[in-house]
Amino acid sequence: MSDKHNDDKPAGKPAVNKGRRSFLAGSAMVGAAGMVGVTGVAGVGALTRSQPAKAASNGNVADIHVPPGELDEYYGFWSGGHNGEVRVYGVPSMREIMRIPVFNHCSATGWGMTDESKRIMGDSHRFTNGDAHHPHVSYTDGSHDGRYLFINDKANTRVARIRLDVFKTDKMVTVPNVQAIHGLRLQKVPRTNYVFANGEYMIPQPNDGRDINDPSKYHTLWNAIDAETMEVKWQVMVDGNLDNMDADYTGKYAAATCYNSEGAVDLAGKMRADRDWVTVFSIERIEQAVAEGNYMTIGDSDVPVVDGRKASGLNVTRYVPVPKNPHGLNTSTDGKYFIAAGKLSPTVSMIEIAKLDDLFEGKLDDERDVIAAEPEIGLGPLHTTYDGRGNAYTTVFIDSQVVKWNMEDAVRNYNGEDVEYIRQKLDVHYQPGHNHATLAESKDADGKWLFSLNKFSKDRYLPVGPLHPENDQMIDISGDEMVLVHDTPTFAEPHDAVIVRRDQIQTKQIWERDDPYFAETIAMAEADGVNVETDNKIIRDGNKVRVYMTSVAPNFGITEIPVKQGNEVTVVVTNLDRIEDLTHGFCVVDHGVSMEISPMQTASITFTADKPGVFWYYCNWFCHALHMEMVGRLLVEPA
Ligand code: RUQ
Ligand code: CUA
Ligand code: CA
Repeated sequence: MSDKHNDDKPAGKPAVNKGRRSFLAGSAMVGAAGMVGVTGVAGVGALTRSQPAKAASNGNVADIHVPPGELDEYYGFWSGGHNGEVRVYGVPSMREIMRIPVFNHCSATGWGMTDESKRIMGDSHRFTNGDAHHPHVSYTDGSHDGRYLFINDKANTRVARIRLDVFKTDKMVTVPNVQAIHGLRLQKVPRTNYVFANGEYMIPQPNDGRDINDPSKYHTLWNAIDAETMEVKWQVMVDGNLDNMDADYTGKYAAATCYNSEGAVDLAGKMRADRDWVTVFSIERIEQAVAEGNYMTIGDSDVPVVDGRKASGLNVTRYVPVPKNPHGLNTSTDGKYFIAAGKLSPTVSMIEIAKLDDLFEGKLDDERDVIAAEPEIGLGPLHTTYDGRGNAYTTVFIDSQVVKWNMEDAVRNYNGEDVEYIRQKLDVHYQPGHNHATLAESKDADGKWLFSLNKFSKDRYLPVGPLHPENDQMIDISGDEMVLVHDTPTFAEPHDAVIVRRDQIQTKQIWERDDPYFAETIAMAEADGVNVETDNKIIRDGNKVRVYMTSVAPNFGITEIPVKQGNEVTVVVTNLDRIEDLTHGFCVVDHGVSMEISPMQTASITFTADKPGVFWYYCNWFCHALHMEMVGRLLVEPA
């Protein structure tokens, strides 16, 4: 989409926006909060390129400065987009605290290189890319419980789990029978037993070469993954495609947007229908169909597939028509609404969750009877977040704004009352996708900070060539008025984020020796008669060499590894330093071998000694005054 600059608004804006620029100009933006009650609307001045946005204040702007040595109030988990990782920020300082490799490979930690990470990645380890969009933290009773974070990979159709006690990816599954996992959300109530995931693209079923030229036979599936085992429990075949989704706060329903009800394979075709739909899933009815054996399987997969298409008699889905090509779907934190953003329509559709029982029981005349309101928000609505005080905040891509609106006033307006529901439109820079407020994916939404994840940064940073960073803007929403307080550049490309309170996450400072993360490696050592905590041993097993060594700063337990050219060498390092933050590394020069070994961790990596000669290995995480001296030699005898 083109650069729709803030000065050339298209015609047909909602009336409330008229005169916004003259209403508050320049320095008048500060202190305008008091006028909101009078006018019902306030804008934050004309933020244009010629007038750079200034940080203003709701009175607590100083809170965003977290002084050196002090800790942030929230963890922010940002998707790493097509970089495939997850990034952890402290909120509100926006200091980047950690990166967690997930679908990518990581030079620093060895993710994608170590034996442990290869086991977790399984067959999909051969892919070195991912496209992570939607990170979500597990729930108990609608509140974040800090056990896990789950995230999708659109590029290679995967879902991964990150353990939040150690901030490491510990499970990954490739979802069968679908292509491109996009929308991903978690069961919120009673707790996260299911991870729900949308297969975005429609494909032949099975996709084994049949029906390639017959798109009318393409279908996609909605997927439920067991959050503990990370196995796909069941799938639901739907009409149309599946874009974004969310689950409710009762545990009964989930809903997904469909922008391709047409089943088209070209752009024009996907925009042909005036309406697409939101697909609503009845989780208990799907479970019942599976329990009663009312399912099929597809191709080689034995995952139960329940038929949720319109023609199915199973009554597990409903298709609620909404204006064409909807995108984001976000459950309001009061549990009342699924809110679908219109994208090609300036509206959002509010689906009243309390009416869904009647919908499934056939008590409503029309699917549209569950629509509580369809307020007009602005051009290109994409995603919505909440402050826990009855207000919703929707990003509008084409207008480059975040729009604050009141949900109950929108319903009253829809029902014919003359009330204004738009509270404020704030310019952001530029073209926002997702937005996120603190705790706003849980019933604990506290309405303090909101982030607008903008796709374009254009002129906001020092130029770095044709590829620009994205721009994630922090907005203070604690007062009546939204106030922009900070810009954070981000790299390709966080679609989505989730922000939880710091007390909701409990981490380990050092590894526990019985951690399942490296249990298979310990089992291999035991089979070799090796105690990795006490022994430094080289085991020769035909062409295979297994090296077990300890690391205690600044020493490796073994400093000479004699092997023969062509040997497959596995090096297992156990870091016996019990000291917080004392991580060692193991890197073999000229072999593409590198990994992290954190305190009390065991890590292993396997490579072929394919060149004769002397190759130094060294510790590549700075651990000691004699860190540079923490080395050894791989001695490769010619074959
Ligand atoms: S979805 S904005 Cu994955 Cu909107 Cu990206
Ligand atoms: Cu051990 Cu650096
Ligand atoms: Ca469409």
